[in-house]
Parts: sequence; C-alpha cells; structure tokens
Amino acid sequence: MEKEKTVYMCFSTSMIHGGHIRIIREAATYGRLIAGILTDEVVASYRQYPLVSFEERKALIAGIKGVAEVVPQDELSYRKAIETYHPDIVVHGDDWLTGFQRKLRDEVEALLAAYGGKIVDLPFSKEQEYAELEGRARAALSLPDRRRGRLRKLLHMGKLVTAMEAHDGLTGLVVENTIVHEGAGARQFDAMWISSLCDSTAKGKPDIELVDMTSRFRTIDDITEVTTKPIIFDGDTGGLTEHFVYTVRSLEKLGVSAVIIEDKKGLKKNSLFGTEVRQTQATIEEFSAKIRAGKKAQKSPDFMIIARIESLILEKGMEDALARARAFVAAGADGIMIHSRKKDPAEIFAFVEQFRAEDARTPLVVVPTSFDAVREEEFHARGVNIVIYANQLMRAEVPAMQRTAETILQHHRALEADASLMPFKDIIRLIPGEI
Ligand code: SPV
Ligand code: MG
Repeated sequence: MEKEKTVYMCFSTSMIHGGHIRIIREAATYGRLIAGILTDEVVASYRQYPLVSFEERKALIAGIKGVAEVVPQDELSYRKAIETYHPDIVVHGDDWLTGFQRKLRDEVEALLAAYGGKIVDLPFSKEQEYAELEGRARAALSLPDRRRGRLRKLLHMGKLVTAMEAHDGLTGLVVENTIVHEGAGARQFDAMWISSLCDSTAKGKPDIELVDMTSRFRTIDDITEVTTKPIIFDGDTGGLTEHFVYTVRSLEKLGVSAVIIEDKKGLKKNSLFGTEVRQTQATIEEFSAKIRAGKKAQKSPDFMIIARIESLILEKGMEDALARARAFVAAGADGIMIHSRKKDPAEIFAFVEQFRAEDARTPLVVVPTSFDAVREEEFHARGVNIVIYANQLMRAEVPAMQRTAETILQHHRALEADASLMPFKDIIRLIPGEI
C-alpha cells in the first residue's frame, strides 16, 4: 500500500471563515495534514499584531476536521518546517503567486524540488463577505483597549521594539504601512512615537511645551483613527504633577501604550540643544513624586510610564544618570529612557551596561538621533528594548517641500518639479476606506 502523503499548510489567521474551511478540506484530501501556526512574533513582524494569541489560534485550527496535527512555525520562511516534516505537498492560497509572498513560494519550491515534493496553489477566497469580516477584525485592533496593551506584549516577547515618529494622520499611515521584505521575511516598525518636537514643528511652534495637551491629544486622535500600532507619547516634563495625573488618564482613554516624561522642570527646551540653552533638571525627589503620582492615577494595568533621564544631555555625569535610574524605577517607572546628543555611542553603551548589571528587567529606551550609526541588533544585544526614530519623517518632508517650492518659483511653473512628486492617486492609496 502506498504510504500516506504528508501535507503542510501554514496559518496566521485569528479568525476562521468558510474560505479557510474549504481550503483545509481540500488540503486534507491529499494526505495527512500538518498545520503550522505562525507564532505571535512572526505575525507581528509582517502584519498587524494578531487579534488572538498563538495558543488560541492553535486551538482554532486544531479543532477543524481534516487537521491531523498543529505545530508552531516561528519564522515566515517554511525552511525549518520543510526540513522537519518533509511534506510531500505544501498547500497555500494562490495569493502567494504575486507580491512579496512570491519569494517565500520560490524558496518552498526549491526546498521541495530537492526531494520531489510539490506545491498545490488553491484559489484564495476573494469573497467580499470574508474581506469584510477580516476588515472588522482589523478594526478591533485599533480600539483603545486593544491597542494600549500591545506595547507590553511586544516587550514581553523579548524582541527589540522599534518606534517611528508620526505627527499627523498621514505620517501615521506611513509608519503603519511601510514594510520591507528581506529574503523570505519582512520588517516593519512596531510602534509610533508622538514626538513633542515634531508635533510642535508641524504646527510651526517651538518645542517648549507651548502646544497644549488638548492639541497634542488631537494629534493622537488623528493618528489613532487611521492606524492600529501601539503609541508611545512624548509627554515632555509631564507638567505639574497635579496636571500629569489627568494626562495619564486621558492618554489611557485614548489607547496610548506609554508616556515618556523627562526629568526637567521650568521652561523645557529640546534636548538636542544640550547645554547651549538654559535647562533645569528636576531633583530626584521631585521627579520621583511625579512618577509615583502618575502610577497611582493610572487605571489600566497595561499603561506604562517611562522616565527619561537628561543627566548625560546636561553633562551631569554617569553616576547621576544611574542614581536617577535607580530612584525612578523604585518610584514605579515602567521603563527608563536614557538620552545623549553625542555622535559617539560610548556614554549610552556605558549607561546600558551599568544599568543592566544591576537591573535585568526594566525596559530601556534609546533615541539614536545623534548616535545613528549603531544598528538595532547591537542595541538589542547590549540590553536595549525600545529604539525610537524620533524625527526622521519630519526631517525628510521639510527639505522635499522646500525644494519643490523653490523649483516652482525658479521656473515659473510646476513642470520641472513634477518628476520628483508622487502622483496623488498613489498618495490616496495610503488612505484606508475604513479600518
Ligand atoms: C522628541 O522627539 O520630541 C524628543 C526626542 O523629545 S529629542 O528631540 O531628541 O529630545
Ligand atoms: Mg520631546
């Protein structure tokens, strides 16, 4: 008797509809069906954070008639699964014949060819009803209660979290949707940073806590309306403690995952000015009291208050920075951001090393605007948990706008500028009908 064939399929879906059942039924007719379930880390890396956890998704697929076994798949590539299970057949929807998934399919084809296995591409369900269901599931990810806890979940996975600056709905969409494909994998930003510098600059105002919270909340609102990624909010100094406690609650309500407040007081100026302008650091006691009050005011367990230490910016020394980090963690801070405006990352690395020697757990955040030569992998290996790209999108748009304005003025018409402009029909594609 011929040996039963092994069939392999991989799933990332958080919900099952008729289209999945149909494809599974068909796959099971080819032999013993092993279903790979993408881990949460992998799903989060190439699309949105999964609506339900790996364990729930696994149970969902395991319960379907025709599935003989469910196994985790911890990378987008099928290589490990093929080497482990040697499937005779890999089944996939025919949507992977085009787009970024094509590379994945090519790899599978080559791996199977080595021992005579084959791919079966089944027609992918395009039914409107299913698309709507999936759209609704995606929309749930953007709801405040869903979104808020997602930063902690990402940190819990132990991966490095990358956040990119967004200062309005459109930049939010760029952060939400930009994806690059690397081999059989994909990379995108994990979170968004609502920078006080860029939020102020977008309004033509200096970064001195002049743009009030009502306006900053409006920016958050614009961004949350069209995106799903978790948000880290730049809370400047947090203002008066009596005000900060209200800010914490408002941010929680908006679905923000974390606020970072810096240990300065009085008229705050942007850190990239360093000691060129007068800036006053709050005492350890003052700032610890603000953190404690914020933590007490916080209503949901998901929200994070991260303390930002300005000692290196203000040239107060490493010992001062470390003493503050210890005190702020003791006061309840859920993370520490250490900032520097030096090109050389030595002082950042020294802080991370000394802090990690004492505290293995508390998340560490860096903003490598000045020390931008360091790759994410190195930060992560040294013990950093969150890397924030704080202002690059704003710095990209200003020179592009100035160049265009100058070109039109120089030529008395727009023709010469046109070659470097995106057609509006392409910009509109970024804008979702509904999320
Ligand atoms: C911001 O983006 O507003 C920040 C980071 O606070 S920095 O500009 O480097 O101070
Ligand atoms: Mg700021």
